Amino acid sequence: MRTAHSETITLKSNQEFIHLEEEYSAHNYHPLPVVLERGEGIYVWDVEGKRYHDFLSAYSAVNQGHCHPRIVGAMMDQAQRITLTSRAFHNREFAEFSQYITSYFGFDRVLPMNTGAEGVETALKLCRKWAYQVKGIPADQAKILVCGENFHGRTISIVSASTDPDSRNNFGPFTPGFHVIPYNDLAALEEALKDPHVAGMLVEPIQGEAGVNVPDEGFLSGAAALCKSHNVLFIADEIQTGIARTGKLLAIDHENVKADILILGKALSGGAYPVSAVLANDEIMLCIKPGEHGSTFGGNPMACHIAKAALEVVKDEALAENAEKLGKILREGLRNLNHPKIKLVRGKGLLNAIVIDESDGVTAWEICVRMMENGLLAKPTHGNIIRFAPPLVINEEQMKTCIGIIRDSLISLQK
Ligand code: IF1
Repeated sequence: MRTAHSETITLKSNQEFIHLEEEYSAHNYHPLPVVLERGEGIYVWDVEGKRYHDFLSAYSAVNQGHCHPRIVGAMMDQAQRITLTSRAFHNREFAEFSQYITSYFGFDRVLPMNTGAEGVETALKLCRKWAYQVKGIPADQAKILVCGENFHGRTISIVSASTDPDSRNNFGPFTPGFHVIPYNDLAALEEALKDPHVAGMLVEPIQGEAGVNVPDEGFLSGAAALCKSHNVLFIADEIQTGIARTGKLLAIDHENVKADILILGKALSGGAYPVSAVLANDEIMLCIKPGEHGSTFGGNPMACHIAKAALEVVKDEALAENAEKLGKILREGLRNLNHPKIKLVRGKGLLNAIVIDESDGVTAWEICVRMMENGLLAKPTHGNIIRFAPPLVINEEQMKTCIGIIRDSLISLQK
């Protein structure tokens, strides 16, 4: 028995909580059979007190580590002052955050939203506004290029651009105006850019959901240059790859690319609160006039105060440098296992994945369940690919322990 909040609650096993969720919630996920209730740094604990190394970081939203004291502190401080004003009035946190984040990433202006999908939708609307009001594309004719196997969120317009049947099936009719080109293919991009109605290209610098698909060196800089030469906006979706995840502040920094529109989310708040942001310069951002776009919670004092602290932590704790260093240790350690189940190791910084050979009948899912039993949480993406993305605060000793857990889990499942 445990006492909590001055009442006795019955200790519940993982299974009992899973049953509650299955009984009373939508079945829009298939989680690993573990119920988490506490997190600190790279660690999370389940309801039975078992500790795990978190190798997913809530899909790169917890880059700063779970419950980072400076981020939680900012949240608690702000909760005593004011949490939400709406944009019907100004609020001091948004004013200060606007100056801070635009200077931090080098843009004239920021439009704050909440989820990543809202950030992407905002970028799409900005691109279209710019297309009609600045580039002069005829009304309702703007096209936006997207890449095969993209993942930009789950709203109807965003899945209208998806090539993934699971994201699209039975969600039609779809939003027009998207044209799909192959990822990592500059020739296909150059061909598509011949269409004068193309207004923008929306791209993930590394395709996370597609299985940590890292494009060839030069693809991002080549794409940005082609867009520039055709007066087309280069829109970088850094919701998953940004905020130091790939070993630089932004993944496009590896190729010194400057996006026309930058989209941030997830670790922008360190996982403490839904915060997303779209950054652009005046020519683009000022196309949206008062009353033409917004959101109840967009730019709220709580979000801004938390996000400022989360960004300070990234710089003060040199998380990009640590991601670069520890990512190399992880990839080298996994390759040195020379394990037959690992067909390929790929990634950048601490956004990595292994491609699993399932020909012996042992699936990536089974490997993830065994790693869970051995104290490490990761999840397959797209069948036989396992993503490894620990919080960027992980140290060498912890990384070596985790490589050992991955090794032992693979060996224990060997037929
Ligand atoms: C789920 C995937 C990852 C994103 C990029 C926009 C968004 C995401 C590059 C939208 C969100 C999340 C969504 C979550 C699982 C996770 C995910 F598997 F879905 F694809 F990370 F790869 N752009 N990705 O990765 O941001 O609205 O979710 O805040 O939907 O299952 P959001």
